[in-house]
Amino acid sequence: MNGPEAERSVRVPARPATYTFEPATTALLVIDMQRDFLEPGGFGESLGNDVTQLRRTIAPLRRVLAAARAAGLTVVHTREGHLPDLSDCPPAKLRRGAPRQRIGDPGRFGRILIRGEYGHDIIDELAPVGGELVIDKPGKGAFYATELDGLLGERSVTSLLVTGVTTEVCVHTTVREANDRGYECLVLADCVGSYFPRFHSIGLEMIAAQGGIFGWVADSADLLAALAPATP
Ligand code: C5J
Repeated sequence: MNGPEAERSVRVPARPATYTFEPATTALLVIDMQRDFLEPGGFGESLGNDVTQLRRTIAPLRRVLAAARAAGLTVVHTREGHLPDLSDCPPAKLRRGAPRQRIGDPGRFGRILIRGEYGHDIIDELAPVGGELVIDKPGKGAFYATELDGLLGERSVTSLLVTGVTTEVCVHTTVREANDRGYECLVLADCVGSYFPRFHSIGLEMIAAQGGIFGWVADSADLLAALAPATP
């Protein structure tokens, strides 16, 4: 990004205080908006979860994605999943709980959370476009065992606008990992979702508590309003 856009600071009303970022050093992070988690009939629903709790994030996230693309932000999508032979899936993760279906089992959308399967991929509404980064991650955090930190460093990214699912699991883990690595994270409250509304609201509170112990929290409308003048 060159010219005045590169130097422009964007100020977003947020909790616990205003969040300031420069588009040239900011990435939009879209975490695990995969069919296995979001589609009716998929893995998430097979675990007894209400996918509408996640699907309410799709419309605001589409608006944020469009604005980020228009403003020239780095865009990163992540997908949780494993190699077909499950060699990157710790046995403890595979065995966890007593689900009807486990990672690697055949599901309605192919083998569950396996790379290359239809269900592992990102929902059509938020499909990545050319030039956007897609990070495959075996863990809950987007930094663990991935190339994310290096790719962000190559692009001089220091600020992350964080979206996706689920609030208290992969979003929280990623924000904590990012915070420890020195990134400043703004979590967009209506663009992250949990199957459990209570975990969602408490998860957001935890991020902004104690003066923003892990980051900042804002509504996407406030980000869009702040970003609008930066859009060519
Ligand atoms: C979970 C995720 N909840 N993306 N994954 O297993 O949050």
